[in-house]
Amino acid sequence: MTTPALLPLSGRRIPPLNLGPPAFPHHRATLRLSEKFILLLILSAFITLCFGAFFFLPDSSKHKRFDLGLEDVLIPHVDAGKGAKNPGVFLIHGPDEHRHRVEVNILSRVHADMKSEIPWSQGFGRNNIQPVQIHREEEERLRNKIRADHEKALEEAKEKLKKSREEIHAEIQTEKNKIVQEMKTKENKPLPPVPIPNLVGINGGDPEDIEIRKKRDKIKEMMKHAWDNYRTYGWGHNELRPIARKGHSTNIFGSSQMGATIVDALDTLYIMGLHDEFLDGQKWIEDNLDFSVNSEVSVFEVNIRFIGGLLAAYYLSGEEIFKIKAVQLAEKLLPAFNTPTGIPWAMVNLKSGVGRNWGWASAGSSILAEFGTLHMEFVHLSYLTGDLVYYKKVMHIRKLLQKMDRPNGLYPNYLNPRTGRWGQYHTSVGGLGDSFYEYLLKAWLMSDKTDHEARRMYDDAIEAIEKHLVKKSRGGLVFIGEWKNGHLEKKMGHLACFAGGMFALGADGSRKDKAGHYLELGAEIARTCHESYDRTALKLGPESFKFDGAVEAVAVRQAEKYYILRPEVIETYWYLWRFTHDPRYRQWGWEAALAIEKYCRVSGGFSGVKDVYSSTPTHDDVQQSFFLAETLKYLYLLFSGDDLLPLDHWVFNTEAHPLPVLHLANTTLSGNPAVR
Ligand code: DMJ
Repeated sequence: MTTPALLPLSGRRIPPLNLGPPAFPHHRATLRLSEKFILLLILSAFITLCFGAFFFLPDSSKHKRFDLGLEDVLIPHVDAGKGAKNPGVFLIHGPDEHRHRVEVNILSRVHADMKSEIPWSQGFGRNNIQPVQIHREEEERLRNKIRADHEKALEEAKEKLKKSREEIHAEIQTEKNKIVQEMKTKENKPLPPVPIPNLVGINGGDPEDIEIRKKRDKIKEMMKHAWDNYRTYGWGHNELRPIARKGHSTNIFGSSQMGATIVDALDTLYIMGLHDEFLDGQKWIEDNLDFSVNSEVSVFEVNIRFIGGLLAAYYLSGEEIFKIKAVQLAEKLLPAFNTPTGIPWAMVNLKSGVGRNWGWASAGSSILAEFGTLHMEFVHLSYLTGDLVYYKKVMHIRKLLQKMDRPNGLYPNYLNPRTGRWGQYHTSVGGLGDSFYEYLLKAWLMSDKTDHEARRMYDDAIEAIEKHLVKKSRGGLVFIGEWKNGHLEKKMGHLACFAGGMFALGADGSRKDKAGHYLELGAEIARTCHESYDRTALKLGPESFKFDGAVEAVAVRQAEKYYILRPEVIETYWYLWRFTHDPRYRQWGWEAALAIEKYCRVSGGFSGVKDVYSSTPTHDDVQQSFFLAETLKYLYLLFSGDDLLPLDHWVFNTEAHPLPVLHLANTTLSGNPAVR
């Protein structure tokens, strides 16, 4: 029923709602006197009713109304019994008796206030605060909080809309992983223990020869100099600027201070017997190493330096914290595998799980040496946690690579993770390709030589490399070139010098009993790389060197003349030393150590140099974390006995972090915690 005469019309004109004749004259903008009187009467009757209800109803019902506002609607009955176990978390009974577990930090504070230790009566007198006023304040506080939460949710929704489908997909996946992980933790099923592999030779290796011992002591002193200065000037930062005497970082570590040098250096400190320093590093990790940061890191670098470093520290010391941190970090890397092919992105944001590739990589490709250098660490993670997810990720990559066509049997360095197709046909045993080959061999060694598939892939790849990339210069130096744009570039990078050690390490077990051949090939590479050092003013090797006409093992372009404390040449000397005991390798290693001491040491640590052909070196002012993880470790091992980390029990990851051989033939990769 309509009551047109009583409608409070103002001077605004209201358009007719139907097409029929108007129900009342729309042109009239004011009320008649009688109409105004009736309206006033109704209003005053309504107000009287309200007041009456408030004053004449019994007290309890007033409180009930008030409680409905706070207690029953926002703070349902608290089951203090269970909640007490977990501060801030209470069991809440909703109006329909469904029970919800919710975080009620603020609300529990309200409760605490209401049941305050100060009786209300006292409170009145002392503080002159009225309970109703407190309720109102709390009510207001809650309202503000609800408003703020609402606005935050709106903001988040807006942010989400700005993101690409892939980003949103990755975030959803991360959330899912988190939930799965939480469920697993809640299940709390004890996993069967895994036998800890035979940890042979984690200390010792004292050389009998006093001269060798002195050299080893010198290397230890260099390590202490590098560590102490990092401790003083760069503690917690990823790396050190030894001249500016402050912390340093690069984009591979993202925007956070993750203490890369600490994690990378731990196992070197351990085997050198620098136990106080080791404990100092452990303490920092326990207290500060946190991976829930909004930071985009390199999956490869974080895997080889952090996961590799933490796992090695765990195996050497037996300290659970290192294993826990390694697993926490590995979980954060998993979203990087959420690509159409399962080939991981190069970078991942540790918080959001969003991944992407380097802008410079051919057509959005992932890099062979990056996605191909995860196997060792991931197998160990599965072994220690009993969770096959890590193992499956790396085996998936392997299976995918096996199915692909390989031009001339070579693996190109670029692979598109969306299409599963190769990017640019560029093959190298140096940067972009290197550790992929290394990990095929080491997967086999690490499995106690039971992973025959890995060995087969390694053998096939090495045969193709030898056929197409390994050449001899006019002066008789054997080098490994790079396949680029359909021809062989006669250039070898410092990074490729690790291959001398790899060939030697893979000699035993090679096809057609070519062990001697591969040991010889390794020795040739070691000689060539030594020449690249010997032909400079500083006796330190350039970043890359050419074999072009009269130029042999020398850098030509200015941009290739730097030395950034890299380990690969010394690494190769050490492997060759272990397999041949030819004293030349110790001699070459010592030459390199002296050159580093003379030209790279500064009072604030060690620095790279910009031009190894200039007798007055300019420093780059960076002490790389791999200098402590690899360069100094390999030097120390070079002057140690073979009983320190023997190669039939330990396999070094590509960052020189030793991981024990797993006798996987007898193990089903299921187990946790480890039994030491
Ligand atoms: C190290 O981080 C690793 O050895 C990696 O495989 C490539 N090279 C750097 C040091 O040169």
